[in-house]
Amino acid sequence: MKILRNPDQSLWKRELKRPTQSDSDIGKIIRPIFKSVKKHGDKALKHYALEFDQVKLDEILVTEQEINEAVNLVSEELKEAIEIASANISKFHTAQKQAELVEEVMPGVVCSRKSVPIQRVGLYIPGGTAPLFSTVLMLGIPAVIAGCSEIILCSPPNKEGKIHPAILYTASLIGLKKIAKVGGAQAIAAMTFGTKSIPAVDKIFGPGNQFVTAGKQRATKYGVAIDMPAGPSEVLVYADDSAVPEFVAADLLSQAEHGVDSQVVLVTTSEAFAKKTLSQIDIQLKNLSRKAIAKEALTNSKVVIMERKEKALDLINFYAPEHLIISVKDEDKAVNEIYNAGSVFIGNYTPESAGDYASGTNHTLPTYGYARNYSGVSLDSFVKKITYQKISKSGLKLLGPTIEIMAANELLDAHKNAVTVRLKRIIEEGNEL
Ligand code: HSO
Ligand code: ZN
Repeated sequence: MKILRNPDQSLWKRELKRPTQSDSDIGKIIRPIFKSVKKHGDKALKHYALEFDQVKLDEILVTEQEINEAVNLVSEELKEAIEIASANISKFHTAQKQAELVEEVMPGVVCSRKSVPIQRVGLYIPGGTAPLFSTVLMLGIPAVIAGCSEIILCSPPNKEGKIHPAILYTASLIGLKKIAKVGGAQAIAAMTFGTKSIPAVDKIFGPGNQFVTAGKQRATKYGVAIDMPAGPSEVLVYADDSAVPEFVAADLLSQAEHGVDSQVVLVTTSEAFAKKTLSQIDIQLKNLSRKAIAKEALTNSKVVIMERKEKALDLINFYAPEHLIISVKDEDKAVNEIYNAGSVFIGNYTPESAGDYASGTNHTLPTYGYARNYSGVSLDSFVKKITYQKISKSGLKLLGPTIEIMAANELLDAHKNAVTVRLKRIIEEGNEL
């Protein structure tokens, strides 16, 4: 990890750059995939399963029998853990429900706003080296609570044509019924256009590799919404001498093990603390099963020693980390001064893994500095808000002239007229308001 000492603000952009992935060829690869899925539907999906996942699929959708088999394969210990996590995530996301808002802004003019579920949503769960069944909880639970009427989950099959049992168990636990063995850009294309097995959706959620990410971007061209621009996992730890080097090293490594392109940053007011943490990283790294990945991620990673607290906070807000761990004496002050972060973990006993799995917050969060202008996934991501207004005759009598004057000044006669004809009728009818 490169060490920066009190770096001047002019250097922050260069020194804290996230690792970039070259994506010039990806568009070329995914365009024909979209075209083929649109034209050939399930047939194209089976073709790509053979080409990319080396598996011949008879059925695209997971059967009930496969779910039952998966349920038997998951240990009781893991089932229990998933149930506890599920309960916490459900509680926190249920609490995010917003009551209908009704406001009589003027006598007879009532405005209201209500959350309405997005009808059809698609959840993408990556396969690969780490089976992210926790992401099934993070996307599936809010979709169910929001009341989305169609939920499809896509995840790539392994060479035996199966989805990891923990993914299937988790999906069935939370009541997801439609699960498809499809991965990559072809899954995103299928949820964009719809095929015989896979419904077209209004919004696509979930992490994935470069092809999935590019596919989601392409889906937006066809009117499909996406959760957020996705990128490699990252964590920034802000620590002083009151933090524990062993804990901080463990937290940094926990995100470094996600992928070679992950980035972790330690910002500390104390050089001595930085040194102790770095030697802890060396000790802990040796015992990690994914040490090769974590080690490479550490080459993209930085230690920033910032003696002045205000500068440290400025730098954190500049970086806008996906995850921010705050382990400093005056934690409340630091927390209140943060305005750019996906999710914040406060105090020595709040590891980032807690939010990844089980505290109740969502782990689908903005990376790559998007915490400046995006929120993480929450119940809100699965609803849209419709506004309503109802105006009585007396309300229109009161508000009508305002609308007429504004419309006339925008030179929009028909707009004005829509009020005038009504006011005229009200006057003709006399005073029975
Ligand atoms: N840290 C990841 C989520 C995750 N971690 C899933 C473990 N499993 C992105 O926020
Ligand atoms: Zn993680």
